[in-house]
Amino acid sequence: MKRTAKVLLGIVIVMLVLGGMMFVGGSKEGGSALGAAVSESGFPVITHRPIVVGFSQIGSESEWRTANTASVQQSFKNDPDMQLIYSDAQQKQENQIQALRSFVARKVDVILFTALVETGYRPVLEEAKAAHIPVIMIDRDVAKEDRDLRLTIMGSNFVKEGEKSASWLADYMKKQGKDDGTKTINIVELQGTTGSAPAIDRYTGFRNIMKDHPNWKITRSQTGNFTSSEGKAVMEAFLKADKNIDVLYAHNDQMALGAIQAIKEAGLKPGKDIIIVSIDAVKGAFEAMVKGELNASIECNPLLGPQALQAVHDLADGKKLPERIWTIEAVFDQTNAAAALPTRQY
Ligand code: GZL
Repeated sequence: MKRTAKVLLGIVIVMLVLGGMMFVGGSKEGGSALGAAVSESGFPVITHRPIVVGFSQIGSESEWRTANTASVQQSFKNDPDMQLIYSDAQQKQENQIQALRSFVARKVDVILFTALVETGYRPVLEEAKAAHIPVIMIDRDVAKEDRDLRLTIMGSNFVKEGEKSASWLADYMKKQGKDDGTKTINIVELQGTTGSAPAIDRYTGFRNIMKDHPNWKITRSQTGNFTSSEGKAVMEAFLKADKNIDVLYAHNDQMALGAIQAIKEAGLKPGKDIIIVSIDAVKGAFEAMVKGELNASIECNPLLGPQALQAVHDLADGKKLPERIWTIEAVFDQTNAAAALPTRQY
């Protein structure tokens, strides 16, 4: 009997000691592996405040980008639980990599990251992973083979935007009696930043629909780097090379607005002599549609601040983030632009 009692007593003591360790580790400071509450996201729950977030933005190349930056900065500035460290890479990948490295060195809690181009970030993302710093992509993702190093991506479906551009064009040309399916339709394309996710996917999306229009021909396609100045310069070159252009497909409104200047300076009527469809739906595009100089703009919503803030809170609370966080978007043209313009936030 005595021996059994001793064994039972021993078991009870061991259980109490173990329980105590869990309790101590679970104190509010967290700290020990046992103390850091287990979270679904794979990263420890963040209990201290403020949560320090490093945001690596690509630059300020367009109205879209300006609105995107303002939305994230505003959302985090208004939240007392957050401290945002912002870095503008001025469209240079080396600046972005440097910024990401500095966030790791500062041991930020979370990194928000818009990738200027898809490739070239693996080494620095591995450093962030080694430092146990979660990375949340905003707007532009990294290449498929590097997505194991980031938690999720929030933003638009760029392939769909390219497809919506071509589908709108097909409907419009048919309604206007400009495309009987046999006459060749000459299209020029202003591509976004070479190697960037939106440029790659908008290129693909447009061609997905083009397959149904064998009489459509993309006669020239070149990057305008998402800026109005480069969009204008490339359109000038297109017009010099061959004025026989029926349609301009621009990967963003900024380049389309630059191209509209070039078309006017060449003595042609944008929106009439050359049908123009672009992407973003920034205010400048609405004004051009109301003037009849732009025919359509596919919305690409930059106001991702609230979603980014919510993702960081969810991560801090230990929640698993969805693989993909989509933004909701519409299509605008000269039939609805005037009514929508007063309500536009960017
Ligand atoms: C798309 C975004 C693109 C915009 C451009 O989500 O990355 O970058 O379409 C901007 O206007 O330059």
